[in-house]
Amino acid sequence: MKHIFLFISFCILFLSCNDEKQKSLSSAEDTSEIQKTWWKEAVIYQIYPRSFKDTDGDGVGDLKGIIEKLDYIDSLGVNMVWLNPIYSSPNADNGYDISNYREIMDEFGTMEDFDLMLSELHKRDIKFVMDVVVNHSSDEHKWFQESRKSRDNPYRDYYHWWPAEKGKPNYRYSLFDPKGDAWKYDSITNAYYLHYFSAKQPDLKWENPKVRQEVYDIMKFWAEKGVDGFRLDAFQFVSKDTTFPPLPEGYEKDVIKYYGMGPNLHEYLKELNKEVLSKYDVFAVSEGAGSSFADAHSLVDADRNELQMAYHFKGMDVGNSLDRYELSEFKEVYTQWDSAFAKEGWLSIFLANHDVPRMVSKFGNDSPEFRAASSKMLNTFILTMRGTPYCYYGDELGMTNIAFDSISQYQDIVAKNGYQKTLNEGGDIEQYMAELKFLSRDNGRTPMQWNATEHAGFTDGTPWLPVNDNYKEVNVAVQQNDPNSILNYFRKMVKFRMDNPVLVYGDYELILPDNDQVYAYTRKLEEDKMLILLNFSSENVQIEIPEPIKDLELLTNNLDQVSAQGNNIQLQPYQALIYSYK
Ligand code: TEU
Repeated sequence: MKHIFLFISFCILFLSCNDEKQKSLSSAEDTSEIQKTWWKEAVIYQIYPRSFKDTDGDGVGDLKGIIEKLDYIDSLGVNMVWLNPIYSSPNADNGYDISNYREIMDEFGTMEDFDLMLSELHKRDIKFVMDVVVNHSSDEHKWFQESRKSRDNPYRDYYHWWPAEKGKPNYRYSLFDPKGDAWKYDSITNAYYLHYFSAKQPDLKWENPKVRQEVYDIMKFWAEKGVDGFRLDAFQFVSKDTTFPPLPEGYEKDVIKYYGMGPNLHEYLKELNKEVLSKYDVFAVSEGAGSSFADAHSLVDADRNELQMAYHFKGMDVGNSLDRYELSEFKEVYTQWDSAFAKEGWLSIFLANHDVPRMVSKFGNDSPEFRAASSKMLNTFILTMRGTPYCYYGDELGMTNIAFDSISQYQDIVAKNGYQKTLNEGGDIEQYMAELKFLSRDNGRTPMQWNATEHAGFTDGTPWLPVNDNYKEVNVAVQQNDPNSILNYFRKMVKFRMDNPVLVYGDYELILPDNDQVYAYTRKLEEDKMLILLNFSSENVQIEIPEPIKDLELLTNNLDQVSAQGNNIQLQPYQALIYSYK
C-alpha cells in the first residue's frame, strides 16, 4: 500500500560515470590482517552460453556470440566471467555431461573461438573462470564407453561398478533419475553403475589415482591456455565410501549430509592444490560447501591449502518453495554466514544462477510496477556484501521467470524426469507443475534479451528455449540509453564496489535485526563506514537508525528521491540507499 508522505529532502544522485574501470584494488597478496587478493576483489558475471548470443542461426548461443558481446560485458564493469560448461557434450544436462574435456561443444564453436575469446577477455582485463565437471562424465565419454565393455577393461575402475552377482547394491538416491535410483543395471557386464545425477552422467571413481591424474591433466591443459579460475561442479560429492553401506531411511531429504564431504575429499583437494592450483595464478571455487560452517572452512581457509572460495546452498535454499520466504530468514542466513567467515575463509555472494529461478521473481517483485526498483535493490545487496559477487546474465536487466504452464514447454532434464517421477509415484502432479512454474531451472535459462526485434535479438533461428514475452520492455537496447535503467544502475553499482574497498573487505554488522521489511547493515574498514538500507517490501517503511551511527551522507539511491531527517528515514517500496556515516 502506498502512503502519502512528505519529502523532507530531495536528492538525486548520479554516480560518476567515469569510464575508466578500476580492475583491481590490489595486485598482489599482502600479509596484513585481511589477506587481499584479486579474486576477492572481483565481480563475476556468469554467462549461460547456450542462451547468451547465437551467431549461426541454430537457436543456440555460441562462443562467437560471446566474442561479439565482449564490449557489452566490459561496459558492465565486471572483471571476471564464468561460463557454464562449453566442452563436447551430448547435452543430456546442457553441458554438465562431458564427453571430451579437451574439446569445445560443436554447437558452441571451436577451440580457435575459445582462444580468441580468452585473449579478447584478457585484453579487456577480464579474467575467465572455467566450469569443471568431474564428479561425473557423460556416458558417451570414451572412458565410460571403454569402462562398460568388460570387467577387465583398463578403464573399468574409472567408474563405480557393482557386480550383479553380489545382489542389488544398497539404495542410492539419484537427484535426476525418473525413478530416483542412482544405480543403473548394464547388461553388457552384468553390473550396476552409479549415477548421482542422470543415468547419462556416471560418477567418476576418484578413489582411483588414475582418474585424479586425468582430472589434474585436464585442469593443467586449461590453465596452460590461460584460464584464471575453476568452478568445481558438485565437487563436495566426489569422495565416496565405496563399500556403499546402507543409509538411513529418508536420507535423500538431506542429500548433502550423506553425499557431501566424503571420507577422502580433503586428501584429494590437497593433491589437486599441489598438482594444479599452486602452480598457476588461479583460484578455484567449490559448488557446495558441506552442511556446516566447519565444513565450509575446511574447504577454503588459507592455511588448508585446498580451495580459495566456496558457495554454500543456504542462501539459495531460502525461498525455494511456493511459500516464498520471510526476510528474517534471509537476514539470518546471510548474517550468520558472514560472521562465520569474518576472520578466515572466503565465500561467494549470489542470488541466482542457472539452477534456480530469476532473482527478481524469487526475491524481489517482478510485477511491472516494482520490477525495476526491486531488481536494483537486489543488485545493491549482492554488490555491497562481503564475499565475491556473482551476477547472473540478464539480472542486470531485471529479466524474470518465464513461468511455463505445460510440461511440453520445459527443456530441463530435472523438470522432465521430475515430472515422470511424480507420475511414477502417483504424486500430486498439479502441485508439481505449480512448483515447476516458479522454481524450474528453465526460468533462469531463457535467452538474453538484447533488443525488441524478434527473439530479442538472440538468434535469427528458433531459440532452443523461448524468449520471455516481456523482451520488448526488458532488453539491453531500451535500457542502454535510459540513465535510470536497471542496466545503468548496475554499471554504477559495480563501479561503486570496485572503488570502495570497504565493500570488499569491511566488517559487516546487521542493524535493525527485527525489522521484517528492511534489511539494514553497515560495512566498516578503518575510517571508511557505510550504511546500506534495503527495503524488501512493496510498502513505504519508516525507520530510525540507532546511535552511535550519525552524520549520514547519501552516496547512492536506486530511486529518484529520499525522504530523511537525521537518522529518521522513510524508505519507498524496494528502495536501496547507501550512506556514509561517522
Ligand atoms: O549442480 C549440483 C547440484 O547439487 C544441483 O543438483 C542442484 O541441486 C539442482 O540443480 C537443483 O535442481 C550442478 C550444476 O550446477 C547443475 O546445473 C548440474 O545439473 C549438476 O551439477 C550436475 O552436473
